[in-house]
Amino acid sequence: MKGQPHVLGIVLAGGEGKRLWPLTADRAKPAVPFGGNYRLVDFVLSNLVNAGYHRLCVLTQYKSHSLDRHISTTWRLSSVLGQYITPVPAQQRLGPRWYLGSADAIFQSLNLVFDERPDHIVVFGADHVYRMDPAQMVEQHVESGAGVTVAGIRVPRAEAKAFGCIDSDASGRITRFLEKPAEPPHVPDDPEVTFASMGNYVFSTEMLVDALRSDAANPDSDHDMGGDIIPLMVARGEAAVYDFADNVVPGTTERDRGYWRDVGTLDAYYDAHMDLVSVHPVFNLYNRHWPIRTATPPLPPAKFVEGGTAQESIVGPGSIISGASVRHSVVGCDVVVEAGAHVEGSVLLPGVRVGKGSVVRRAILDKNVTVADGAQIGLDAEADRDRWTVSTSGVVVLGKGVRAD
Ligand code: ADQ
Repeated sequence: MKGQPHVLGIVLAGGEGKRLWPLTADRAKPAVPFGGNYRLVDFVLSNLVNAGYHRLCVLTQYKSHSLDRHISTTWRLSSVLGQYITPVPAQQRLGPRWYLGSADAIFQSLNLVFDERPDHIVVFGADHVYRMDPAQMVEQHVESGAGVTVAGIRVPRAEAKAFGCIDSDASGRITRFLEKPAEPPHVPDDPEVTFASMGNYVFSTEMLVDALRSDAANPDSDHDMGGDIIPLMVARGEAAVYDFADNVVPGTTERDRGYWRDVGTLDAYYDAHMDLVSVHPVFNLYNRHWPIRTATPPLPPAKFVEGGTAQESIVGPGSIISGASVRHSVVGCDVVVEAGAHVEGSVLLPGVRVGKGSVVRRAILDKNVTVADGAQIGLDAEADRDRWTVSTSGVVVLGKGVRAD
């Protein structure tokens, strides 16, 4: 039997997430709550842990307190068994400066690599909602002998400007990599489709260290993984692509196979929530074969009283829907919706209070928002725009702890 390669996982979790404002006003993007019970970083960590990777460093930087706390409390592994999932804050080891870009984050943290001495390093982003078995990608990487393997997915060409775009030959070698081009290329057989990078990479350790050192010495570089390191390794002929369509995750259905969402904007974040709540969801949280893991606070079960109902919705533990109607919504834990209130097409993060007779439509309410009795959100676009953040497609967003009268 072939021995398993020694793999270190590095999760890039330092992103600022400006386009998710106000949800990132007080926390790093990977710490943004998602899907009632989770935070975004739980998806990548679940994928890595489910694949058997138990040595993981999560590189943090921007407003990292809640992210650090979540990782330290939720994701603790047994150090006795040599397992760890550890948040690594920026340490300024190479001088008094924060990370310049995601490549600099790894460059400044190379001591972790030298301590662990892995054969391969899995570098994954922390901002995506998906199921993936990274071990299948590592297997292809090892077999191909590439210096780096980049996970790729087909996306509509109209959306590809936000991504690294990949051209590859029949053997899977990447021939061209364009980071966020104004005019994205398309795949040979479809002018409307682009093969995009998922921001997930597997590196052979020596090749990564070498590329990071060359990049660090380049004064013209932004020291970014997608913008600098991958193009450098493509130019050296060291890069291969892994097709996410080949990834088979236990328990996925025809419907949610290949699901992957970059929830980098408020609209994408909202849409990904709506993907969770239909009868046959496009993304199925209830797949027990490849669980998305997190720790939920010790709360009692959700309760529906006084004729309160929730349809096509997820309702977290500790929540009480009292004489109110909730439709097509994701309601986090410890939420109270009071008599006569209507909540529709909305995302309520933990601790939200919705008062009597109020209406909440097409809205995202961050943690501990209070909607006063009789208040209306999502009915009058102009009034909402004056008071709150409204996304491009009209979703109203209320930041943490605010009160809507
Ligand atoms: P983006 O997501 O736009 O594109 P970036 O903002 O660098 O790239 O974020 C990538 C990951 O790195 C995120 O998980 C983020 O949290 C983290 N990160 C960003 N800056 C960091 C820093 N200074 N320190 C630590 N972590 C940091 C990338 C690729 C594209 C690809 C998309 C897919 O560059 O090629 O198509 O991901 O979403």
